[in-house]
Amino acid sequence: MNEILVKKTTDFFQQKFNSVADKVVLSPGRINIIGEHIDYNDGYVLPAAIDKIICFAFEKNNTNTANIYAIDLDESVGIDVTQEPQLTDVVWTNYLRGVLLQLKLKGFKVGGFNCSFSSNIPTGSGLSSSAALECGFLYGINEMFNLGIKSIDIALMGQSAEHWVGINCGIMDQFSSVVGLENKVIKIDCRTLDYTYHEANFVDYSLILFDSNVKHSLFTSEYNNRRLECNEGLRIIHENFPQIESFRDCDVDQLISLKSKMSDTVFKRSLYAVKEIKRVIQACEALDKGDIATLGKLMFETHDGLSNDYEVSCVELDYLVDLAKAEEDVIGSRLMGGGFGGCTITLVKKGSEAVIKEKFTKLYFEKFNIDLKIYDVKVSNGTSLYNN
Ligand code: GAF
Repeated sequence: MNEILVKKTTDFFQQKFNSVADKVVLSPGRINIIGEHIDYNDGYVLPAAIDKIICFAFEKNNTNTANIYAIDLDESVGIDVTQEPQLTDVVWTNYLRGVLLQLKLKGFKVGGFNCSFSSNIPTGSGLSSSAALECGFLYGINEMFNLGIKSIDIALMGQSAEHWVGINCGIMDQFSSVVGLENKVIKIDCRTLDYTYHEANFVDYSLILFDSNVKHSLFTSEYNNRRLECNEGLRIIHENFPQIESFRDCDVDQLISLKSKMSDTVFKRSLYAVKEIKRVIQACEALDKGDIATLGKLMFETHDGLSNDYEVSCVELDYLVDLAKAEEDVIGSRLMGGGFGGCTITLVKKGSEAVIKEKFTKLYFEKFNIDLKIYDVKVSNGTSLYNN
């Protein structure tokens, strides 16, 4: 499937610019097994890059203009690379402008270039298409102009670009898009940025993404609020237990002892963060042992926390997880990504996939009159040059 996307992108480039692209870059979306909303809380996360990608074609053009075509949107933009980028009303261009701004801020000089890109990452589904856009774009510029920017810095600059656009995200999405490895999930310590690879071996189970096909507009404002609420929780914890610098150093009893000093909301957000950090550690141990039953149980617990304490779920996602809980052949399920719509990630017993997919599609439509979308994904490599 990605070969088709590469051909589409490079053929378009050739027609539009009358030249064969010099660099072709593949930049993946991501899944996350467990560890949601804790990348910005100094926690651990367990994501992986997937075989849904954005393909970019690039060539230098010896001018001062970056001519960029978003093939799927049938839109284009010309950006003067000598000027300081500004936010515009055309949202997709802002992610790219944000990357160009980061280059400027870090003192990198780039010339003009031509670029076309096309994607098969569903947008608004929690699969991190914006991180793939930032990181793939920066990766291509890095290659074209030999800037020598290291992978981790590509991720960090991508994250800063996203902040500039308006979402105060953590590092998980950009990091996993860049360092992903085929058949491996990545345990990232978001405090130190140390990471280790673990076999993505779910033994007798398949990973399925059920896309609720709803995108609630709350995402940006509520996401940024969650960060503020967590900062407030941590501030109160630190004031009372000065040795605690992060939720990972706090246990549930210590937090409960401070309940009366926090608003209900701040307490619930903090409780979720403290518990989720511990769950990821247990989940990694379970995955390494091939104990998928424990992993699945932890995923269900994460969903309960995201829904009740962190309050980033919605009725459609809760319903999909309830359906999963009622199935003997589903071992774990939870909302994935920022929430307020998008996908659940679900572990389904091999052999039962077709029956479960059909059943969920029917019941979901009956309940909400919405078509459920379903993605089977493979755990794949991070951002890279395409070599055919
Ligand atoms: C979004 C953010 F971009 C990530 O940094 C992460 O916080 C995620 O939501 C929730 O885990 O994808």
